[in-house]
Amino acid sequence: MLYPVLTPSRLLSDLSGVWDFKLDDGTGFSDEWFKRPLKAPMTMPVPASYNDLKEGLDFRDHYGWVFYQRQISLPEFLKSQRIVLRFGAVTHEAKVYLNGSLICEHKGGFLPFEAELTNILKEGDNLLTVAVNNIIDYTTLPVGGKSNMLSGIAGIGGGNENGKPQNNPNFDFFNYCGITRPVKIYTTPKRYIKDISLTAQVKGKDAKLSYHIETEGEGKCLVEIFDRDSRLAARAEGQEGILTIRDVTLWQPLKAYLYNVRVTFGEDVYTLPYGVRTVRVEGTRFLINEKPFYFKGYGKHEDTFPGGRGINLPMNTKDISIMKWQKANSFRTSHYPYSEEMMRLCDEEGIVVIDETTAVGVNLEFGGGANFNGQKIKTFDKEHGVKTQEHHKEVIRDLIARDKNHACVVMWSIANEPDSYSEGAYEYFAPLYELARSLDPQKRPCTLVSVQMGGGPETDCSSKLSDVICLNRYYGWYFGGPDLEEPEKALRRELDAWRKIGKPVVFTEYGADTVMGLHDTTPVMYTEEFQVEYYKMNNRVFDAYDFVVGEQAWNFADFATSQSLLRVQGNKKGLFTRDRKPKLAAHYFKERWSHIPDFDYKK
Ligand code: GCB
Repeated sequence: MLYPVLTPSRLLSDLSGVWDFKLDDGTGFSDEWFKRPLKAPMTMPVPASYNDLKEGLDFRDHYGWVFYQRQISLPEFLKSQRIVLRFGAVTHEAKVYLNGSLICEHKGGFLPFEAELTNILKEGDNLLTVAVNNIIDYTTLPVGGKSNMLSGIAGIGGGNENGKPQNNPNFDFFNYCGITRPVKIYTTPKRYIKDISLTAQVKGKDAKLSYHIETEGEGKCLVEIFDRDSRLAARAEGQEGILTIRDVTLWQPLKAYLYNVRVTFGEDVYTLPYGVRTVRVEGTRFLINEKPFYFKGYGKHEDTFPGGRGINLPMNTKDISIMKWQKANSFRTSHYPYSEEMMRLCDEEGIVVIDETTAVGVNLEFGGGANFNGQKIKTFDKEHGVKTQEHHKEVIRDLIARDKNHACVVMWSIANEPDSYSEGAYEYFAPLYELARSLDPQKRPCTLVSVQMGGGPETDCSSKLSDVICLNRYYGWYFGGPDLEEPEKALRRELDAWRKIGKPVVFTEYGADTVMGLHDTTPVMYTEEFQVEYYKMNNRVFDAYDFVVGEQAWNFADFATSQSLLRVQGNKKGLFTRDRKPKLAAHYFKERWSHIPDFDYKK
C-alpha cells in the first residue's frame, strides 16, 4: 500500500484540524447521528486520542462508540481524477459515512485504510462522519475483556466495582482511542500506480533491485532510480524486472542513504524513498549488509501528553535525537504498528526497527490464568478461547503491505507475549509465520516476543518457528526482585538452555519501575539507583553469551496505563520520563552503549 504523497500527478490534502465530536449516549446509531450535523457537539482535534483532551473519568474511560464529523468539499477541477479518502489509523474500529451513507468500515486500530470518493462526492459541502469504537474483546487485536471494574493490568486487578461496563485490557498500556493518525484526501489519474515492491541483492559493489509495479489499467511503466544528488542511477521499463545500481551506497544503521525510485505509468507518477540493504540470520548471528549487528535500544510506545497515541511528529523527532545521544541504534514498535510518518523518519535517520503487529494479549494465562473476572479459560480453547487468528492474518497482510519497502524494518514480530507455550499455540502460530514469510518480498526474519511464564525452548513454540528468539525477561524485578543474585543465576540457567537451539537471542524487554526523583544510598526498588543496578546485572549476563545479539530496555519512556496498584500514574519503567527527561539509567546506558559498536560486538 502506497503512502500518500504529492507528485506531479497527485494532489494531497490534509484534513487535520478541529472536528465536531460527540460521545455516543446509546442513541448514536438509532437516531442516525451520521445523517445530519451533530447536535451540541464538542470540539476535538484530529489526529489525536480523545481520552485525555476533556476532563473526567466518564470521558477518559468511555466505553463504546464516539462520533467525529466535519464537512468536506473539493475543487471542481478535480472531477477528472480518482479521489481517495485515507485514514492513517482509527482505533480500534471505524464506520465512515458520507452524506449519511456508510462508505467503508475498518477493524484494527493501527493500520491505514481507504475509501474511494470519486463518484459519490456531491458539489459543495459533503458531511463526513466517522463513528469510532474502542471496545476490545476476544476477537480484536489487541485482546481485552469487559468488566465492571475501574482497574486492571493483565488481570492483576485491584479496582472498585462501579457497575459501568469497562474495557479490561489484556495488555499494559492505556487504551487510547480515536482518529489517531492523519486523515487525507489524495487524487490519482483514473489509470494509476497501485503498489510498488522492491527487493535488493548486493553483489560486490553493485546492487540488483527486483521490482514489481502493480497498476490499475494497462500501459507502459518506467522505473527510474535517482541518487541523493538527483543523478540517474538506474532505469528500466516494464511492470517488473531487475535494475542494477552500480557502486551502490548502502543504507546502514545510523548511516542512512536513500535513493528515490520514481515510477511513471501513463499520466501517473509516484516517488518512493528506498534504502538498499540486506538482512538475514546465519547461525546465531543477525546480519545487516552481511555484518553481525547488535541491537541497542528499547521497546517504545506511541504515547505522549495530552494527545495519547495521536501522532506527535515533534516528539518522534526528539525521540530519535535522544536515541542517537544515547548511542542506541534500534527499537521495537511495541505493541502495534507505528505511524507511517515514524517509519519514514526511521528510514531517513537510520534507526533499525523490529516491526510488531497489534497482537498483544493473545494470552489468557496472565494473572495466574484467571484473567477476565476469574474464568479459567485456556487461550486456544476452541469454544471459549481467543478468536483472533483470522484477524491476526489480516493484520499481518496489511502490515507487510504497508511496510514491506522500508529499509529500517529488519524483522517482523508476529506477537508480543502470546501464550506460545500451551496446547494449540503451534497450530495457531505456524500458519501466521508461513503467511508473513510468503508475503514479504524481502523475506525478513520473523519472530514472536516470548513471555517469561512461557518457560524455555522446550515449551515455547517460538523455538521452532522463529528465526530469532526474542525474550521479555524480568529477572530481578517481577521475578526475584529486589534480590539480584538469585535472579542472575536463574537468567544464566535460562540462557544455557536457549544456547542449545543455536539461534540468535535478543532481549526485547527487561526493566524495573523507577519513579524519577526517588533516590537512596541502598538501591531499593523504585529508586533510580535500583534501576541502574538491575540493568548492570542483566547486561553483565548478556555480555557473557555470544548468541545474545541485542538488548532493548523496557521502556524508552514512562507511559500511560490502566489504573492498578502496580502502576504509579502509569508504567514507570522508562529510561526517560514521559516528557523525555533522563533518569540515572539513561546516563548509564549512554555510557555503556558508547562502548558497544553497532557491528561485530560479539565475534
Ligand atoms: C511486559 C509487556 C509490556 C509491559 C511490561 C511491564 O512483559 O510486554 O507491555 O508493559 O511487561 O512493564 O510489565
